[in-house]
Amino acid sequence: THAQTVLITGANGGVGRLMRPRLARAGRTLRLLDVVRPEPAAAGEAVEIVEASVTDEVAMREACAGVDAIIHLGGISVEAPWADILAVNIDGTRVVLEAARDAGVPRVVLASSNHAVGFYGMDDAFDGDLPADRLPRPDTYYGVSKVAMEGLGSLFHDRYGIDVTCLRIGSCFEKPWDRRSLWTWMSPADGARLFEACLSEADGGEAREPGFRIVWGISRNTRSWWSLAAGEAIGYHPQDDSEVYAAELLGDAVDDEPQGLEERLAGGKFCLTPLGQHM
Ligand code: 15L
Repeated sequence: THAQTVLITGANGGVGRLMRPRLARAGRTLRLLDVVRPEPAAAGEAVEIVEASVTDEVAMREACAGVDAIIHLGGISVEAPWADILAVNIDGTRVVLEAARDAGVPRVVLASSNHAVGFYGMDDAFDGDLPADRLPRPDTYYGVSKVAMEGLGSLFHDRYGIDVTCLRIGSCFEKPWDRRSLWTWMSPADGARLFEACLSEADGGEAREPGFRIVWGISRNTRSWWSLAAGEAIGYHPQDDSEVYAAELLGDAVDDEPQGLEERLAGGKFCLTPLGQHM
């Protein structure tokens, strides 16, 4: 295997910090970019630190030099005023993709979100079968920015042949914390498996054609109603199941039906929060 450089934007955010140790590989350098300067390299850790915003065209251009793949996590991660969402999430994604194109980066992974499709509910799916490529149903301006991200990814794939995978990530945290996150959870270990699948050149020995894909970012949760098919097609085989936390989280209510929109819609409380206001 040849030396590989992977640029991670938003490397100091929630998902980025969980992935930093988990995506370390022999022969791979992680170029960690964030507006909040990531921790310096630990002894023996193959990382480069870049303090910059994804909205900075000059910095992004520099950061893309010699890069084999980009994992774009940088942006606002919850509902916020439209102007901020527009500048950081939508225009920032355009800046990242233009920099990728100009530098000849062949593959980009975009952190989309369940909030691009937050208004789908449990009743739209049967037995975990909701496909990953359903039309958007954003639940917030934040969700709209993730729809725009997927649109930009599709555009840059069709125009320039960049291999783009959009991950509609559920909830990537150490552990689930309530009834909803029991089905939206993506364990950090499965998150790393998913990013590795996106980075790998081959699945089962077959070279993969460059493409544009939308994949759910979710673990193999008993309670999930999202299909794993699109993930499995790129070699993502999740191993964790949030159900191991169900009893401790829900106690006597472990077998109760989900109640109310917060538990029955994919976006949960994002579907109810006032538009354009900080959560
Ligand atoms: C997201 O898209 C957010 O970035 C994150 O903060 C979580 O709220 C997550 O979704 C979720 O829906 O649990």
